[in-house]
Amino acid sequence: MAGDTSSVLAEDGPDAAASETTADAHAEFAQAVLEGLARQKRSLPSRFLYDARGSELFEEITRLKEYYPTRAETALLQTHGADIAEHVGEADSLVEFGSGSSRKTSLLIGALEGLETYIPIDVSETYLAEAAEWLAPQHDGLTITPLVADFTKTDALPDTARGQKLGYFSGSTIGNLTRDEAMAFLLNAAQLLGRDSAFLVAIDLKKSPDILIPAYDDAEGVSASFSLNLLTRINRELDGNFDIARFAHRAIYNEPEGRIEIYLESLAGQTVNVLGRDFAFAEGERIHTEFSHKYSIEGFQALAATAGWRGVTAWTDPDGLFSLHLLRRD
Ligand code: SAH
Ligand code: AVI
Repeated sequence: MAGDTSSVLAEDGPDAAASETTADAHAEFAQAVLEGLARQKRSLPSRFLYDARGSELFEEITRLKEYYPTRAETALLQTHGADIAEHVGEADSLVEFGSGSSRKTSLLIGALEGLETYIPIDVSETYLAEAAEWLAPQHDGLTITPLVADFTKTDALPDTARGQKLGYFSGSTIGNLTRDEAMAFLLNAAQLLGRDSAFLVAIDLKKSPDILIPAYDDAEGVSASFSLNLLTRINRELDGNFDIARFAHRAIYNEPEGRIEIYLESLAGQTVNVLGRDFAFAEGERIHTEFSHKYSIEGFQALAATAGWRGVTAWTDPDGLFSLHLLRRD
């Protein structure tokens, strides 16, 4: 059995287990929002950014000229796919954490010979369903078992996950976790994937804020819409009354911590109600919504080593923007 908040995506629409999961997910969202808004330093967990609209907006971000990570990772897979497959060796099941649209994964699946099963794990059910539908016709004979779950809490894989496992954590989504959370995630992934598994992890590299800031605060305002959509989601799902026009998206680079920090800033003194509770905001007060940590190659490999993963090799683009790390558990 997979963990509490997980369910294998139902093929024929919602069943009893799925609606139970939906109720659990709603309660979890409500609790996280009420707790996060009540804190002195207000914060909301970034995984709630990905409702159906949030997932669409993230896809738009990936196409922005300022947002280099998706292009860089795609190019790495196109250029080094055969080499990656050779270093991976035998892989029967591919387990992806935070799979999103699975567009890049299709390149990896194409490069791996003999892959039998693909298990995309994501909190976004719409994203998973759309990705599985898009992927299936392109990879004949591949068993696809989507799993709706929080990847930080997944403690078991579906029965289709057989044989030699390869993990894939694309997009540099591991950067959205704090360092402690990333280490806990890597420890859990080691348990989940088992002995002799391999793990391909995408890592965005440290670079100038002149490149980083526009990637998270683009000229068209898509990144801002992505952040602000979280307030729209709270209004819709938790009976909130956030005035979206009176909050602004802020992206800063915290150089000592090596991370982008994203906030929603109140543009006025105002009181917001969510699920019957009032939250008073001063002008300029912020709600933290996301971190995006950037690493050096060595810095990430050292972190992975503390969680029992040996760095086999890493691929980077010629501009040193992004990297793909192959880790192994001996
Ligand atoms: N891997 C894709 C998508 C990255 S966006 C890419 O590289 O383009 C981040 C993805 O992780 C989203 O699909 C989001 O729904 C998912 N996600 C974020 N936090 C999650 C969590 N805690 N558990 C499972 N999925 C999560
Ligand atoms: C999913 N993740 C890797 C993105 C990032 O770059 O940290 C999320 C994102 N948030 C704003 N823009 C992109």
